[in-house]
Amino acid sequence: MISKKMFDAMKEQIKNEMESAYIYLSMVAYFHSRNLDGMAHWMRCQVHEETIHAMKFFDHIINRGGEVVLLDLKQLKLTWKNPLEPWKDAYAHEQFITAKIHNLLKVARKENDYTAEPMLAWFVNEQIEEENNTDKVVRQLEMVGDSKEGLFMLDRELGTRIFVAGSPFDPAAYNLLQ
Ligand code: OFO
Repeated sequence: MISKKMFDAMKEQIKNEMESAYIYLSMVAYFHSRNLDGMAHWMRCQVHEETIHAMKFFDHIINRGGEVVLLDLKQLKLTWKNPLEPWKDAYAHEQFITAKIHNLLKVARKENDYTAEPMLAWFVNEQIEEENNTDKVVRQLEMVGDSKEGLFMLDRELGTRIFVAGSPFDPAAYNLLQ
């Protein structure tokens, strides 16, 4: 049985991961409105991935006899001044999520929750990729500066992202997520 402290921290993390999905969905809309369909596609994949992250915590609680209660999501930022800004926000958001995951691991250690630790270790590694992916685009956009050609090429490259996992609501999808 999961402890109350661990349960509360994971419940909060379901909200954080769903907020990630919601923020990135808002970026999908922004990028489409600027005809940056490659960036929109990349973010659509990310929305999918974040929903899987939330469901990992959701199912972990359920599988350990807890009852999930969903919390309110925070108000979204809906628009940005230029294509660089959402990527900067995405990177800052991933750093925020990393701190939350580290805090969850701290709670697990305090609670002697050996069952939660391997799952949280997966997230610790995952956050390296999550931060790196968004930070890399920030640095590439900074390199490109005001070049329309550079922005176009980067947009095309981001449009090639392949996301293999199935439905976020099918636990089998987790195994496909590396
Ligand atoms: Fe769930 O890793 Fe991004 O937010």
